[in-house]
Amino acid sequence: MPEPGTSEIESALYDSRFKGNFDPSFNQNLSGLGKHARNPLLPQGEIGKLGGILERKKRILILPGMLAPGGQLKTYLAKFSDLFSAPVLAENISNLVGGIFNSHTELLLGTVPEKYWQQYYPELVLTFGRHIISKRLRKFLMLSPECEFWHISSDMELQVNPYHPKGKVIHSDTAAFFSAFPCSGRKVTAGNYMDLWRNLHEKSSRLTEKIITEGEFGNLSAMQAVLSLLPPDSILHLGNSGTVRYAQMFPSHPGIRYYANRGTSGIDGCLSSASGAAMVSDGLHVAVLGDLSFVYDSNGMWNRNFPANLRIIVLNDDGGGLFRIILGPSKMPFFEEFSVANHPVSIKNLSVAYGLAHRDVESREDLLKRLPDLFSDESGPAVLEIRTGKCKNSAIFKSLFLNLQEKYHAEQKMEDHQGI
Ligand SMILES: Cc1ncc(C[n+]2csc(CCOP(=O)(O)OP(=O)(O)O)c2C)c(N)n1
Repeated sequence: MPEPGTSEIESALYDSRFKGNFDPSFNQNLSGLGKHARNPLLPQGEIGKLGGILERKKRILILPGMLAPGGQLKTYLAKFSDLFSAPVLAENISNLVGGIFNSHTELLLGTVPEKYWQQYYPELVLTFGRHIISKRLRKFLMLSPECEFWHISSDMELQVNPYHPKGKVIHSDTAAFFSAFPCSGRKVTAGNYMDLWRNLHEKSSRLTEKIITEGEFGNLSAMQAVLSLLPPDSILHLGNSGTVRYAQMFPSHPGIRYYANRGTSGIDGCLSSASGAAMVSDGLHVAVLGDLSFVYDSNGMWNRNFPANLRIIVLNDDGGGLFRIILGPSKMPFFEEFSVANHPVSIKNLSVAYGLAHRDVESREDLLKRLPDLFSDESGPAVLEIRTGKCKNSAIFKSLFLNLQEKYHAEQKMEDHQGI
């Protein structure tokens, strides 16, 4: 559900922490492309009208899409969420991390079987920002009966709500919208919708962590290890295909900034974007990509001033592993050859050809040993190849949700029994 506007690369460049040494006229030229230059504010009468509707709704769900980190929005959103007891389900690429923000939406909805979703259905959904990743969330919204949809956007050209054709588009600066409603308003206490999601969040994070840690090594546990050892304040660039989805299974970390080239979810340019962003910022940038994405965009390493602060992690599962997970392609006869598209390229030779150091690991233990070195200042630019081709990646991924649902159900039953 794309929202037209500036590209993600542009938003990375606009992010105040990316202010670097590049030519300012380049920045000015980019600003001409954006449609977000205006910051419309809602008229007072409209605020009163919307406030009246908000006060009557008991189940308001806030869904931020992809956002650049920083700004005042987080503070206003926290106050608004508290005022209306409205849970905020923010994926990592929303860059909204902290107390009230529940991350990994895909996992939350995957923990509860679809037939029990009705207890979570909202009456009103507030959206803003760009794309969301979770497919389950889109389905959940489609199934939500009698739900109103408001999309807040400062893009005056946007006329259709990207989440629902009958939804409303509220033309307002997002931070201004969430700060517009007086804090003395009503506060919902009984039958708290917020607690329902908070409880689910707590349980599904805990159970997932345990299932993956105790389970077989593969793409998911490799991502878990990378995220758990990533130094605070790193800048993470998630490649499209499996990597951005695996990262959705884990809680977002405060301090880390999350980027991904969503848009049309191209596997092209993921490495180049990370390399460009690392060139204009001093922080540690870590790009995690699938093997096809890495090979496809290997030109991103062709850079005379390759940034010393960039580390590349390649999840090498011998081709487009995502196609082994999603149902449609795996039923086609040519899927291994043309969808998974296993390739003969050596990640090592390719990295070395561009002058980058290369290491590879094939087990959780080796990965956990190798990561601190990779992330240290002394490492310099390097490629770490995590070889998971022999792992049962698709079976591990599919069984995660079944396993989760089973464990969640067992806990619920126990709580019901104990009258909790
Ligand atoms: C430019 C472009 N071409 C083709 C695709 C279709 N596509 C989606 S996922 C994928 C496979 C990516 O494989 P890999 O980078 O190894 O990641 P994995 O699926 O293993 O996580 C492809 C080819 C795309 N998204 N973008």
